[in-house]
Amino acid sequence: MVFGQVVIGPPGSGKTTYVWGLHQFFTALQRPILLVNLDPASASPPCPHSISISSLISLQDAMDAHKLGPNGAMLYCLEYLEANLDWLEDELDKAMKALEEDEQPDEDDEMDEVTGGKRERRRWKRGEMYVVFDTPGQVELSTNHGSLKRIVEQLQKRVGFRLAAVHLMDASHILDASKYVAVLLLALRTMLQLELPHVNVFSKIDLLAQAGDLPFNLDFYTEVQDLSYLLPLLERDQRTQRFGELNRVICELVEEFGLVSFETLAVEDKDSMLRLVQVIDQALGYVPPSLASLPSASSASSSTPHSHSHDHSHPHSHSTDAHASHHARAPHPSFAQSQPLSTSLHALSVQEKWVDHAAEYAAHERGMWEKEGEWAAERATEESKRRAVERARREAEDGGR
Ligand SMILES: Nc1nc2c(ncn2[C@@H]2O[C@H](COP(=O)(O)OP(=O)(O)OP(=O)(O)O)[C@@H](O)[C@H]2O)c(=O)[nH]1
Ligand SMILES: [Mg+2]
Repeated sequence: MVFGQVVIGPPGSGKTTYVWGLHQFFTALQRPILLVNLDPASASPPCPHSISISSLISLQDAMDAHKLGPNGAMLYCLEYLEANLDWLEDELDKAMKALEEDEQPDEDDEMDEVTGGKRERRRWKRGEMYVVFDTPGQVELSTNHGSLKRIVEQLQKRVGFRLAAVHLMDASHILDASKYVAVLLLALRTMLQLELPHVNVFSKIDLLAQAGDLPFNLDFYTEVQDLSYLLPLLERDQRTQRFGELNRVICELVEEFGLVSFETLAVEDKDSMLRLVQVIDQALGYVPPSLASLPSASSASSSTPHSHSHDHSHPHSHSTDAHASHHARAPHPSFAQSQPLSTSLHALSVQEKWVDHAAEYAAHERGMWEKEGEWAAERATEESKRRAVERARREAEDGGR
């Protein structure tokens, strides 16, 4: 079985940035990954063995050939892919074979830029592969139009894929109650349409503090528990007060399904990426090969500039004593501080980091990066010294013969 993600979301929600970031992140974690770009308007991913729909059909060709506008041409491209799924299967097969037979690196790129040690690249087995699909931003592709759903279904049936939908939505929408309600409906509609293991994500959470003041704690928005608190805000808003009853019914509908909740993502923050990756692994039932053999980190004490205490006004209160008892499985020294927390504790730490104390955390992170950089540079110097000594020894041996 091949595991993976289908990354969906409105235009500009951060899909491509996340997918490319995920490639970097997985490579650092020594996890296999293949990228598939299904957006004919987007450049091919700059990553080895990746596949792009633009090798099959380009948006411009579809527009020219059928006199379509960009939106219609985008839908046409996905329908064309659906009709030519053999092409995708062949490309996937080739790319996975290439990953299975990947050459060992040259001596010069043996160094792992994160640990500073020797990189142990390995050949992956077919059952360890992980494929990530980037998709276009047209929301109708995941809410109404059937091609994406059928492509995913066929990949699951014919190639034995197990895929999760990762739905990115810009976190700034939660600042406006009416946009938040729209986001909830979009998330619910997409979950019902795609019928996949599903992880909704508020992306660009690092920009939330700059975007404005949050009326409620972040976990109110991520856990989607009591939406009746939103109604007074919607009634106060001139644009939505006429639709008071409609808003109430939509909120009730979303709550009654009980399906929608959100993770958060700041793509450049490794804790945030690691947490999201762990949640998606859990949704898929995937155990990454590079983690399976590693011991759990004995301690995950993270030196944070603030203790967790909150007097943020309602609707949820927090207690954080259990924080220290959570430990990360740490595949890398530099990920040793990552802490997979329970959902509410995690929302709390995200709120503290990106909303309440964003400036202090930014300064703290800068300090940590500097230390990490110094550490990596030190390891790199040691490694290059070791290589120089080794080279001199070999030359001396060759000269003596
Ligand atoms: N600050 C911040 N910016 C982000 C983050 N993720 C993405 N961005 C920015 O958001 C913008 C849009 O990102 P893309 O990755 O192109 O979004 P997309 O969803 O692929 O867009 P389409 O393909 O057009 O649908 C870019 O300028 C990114 O740099 C994030 O986590 N934090
Ligand atoms: Mg994109």
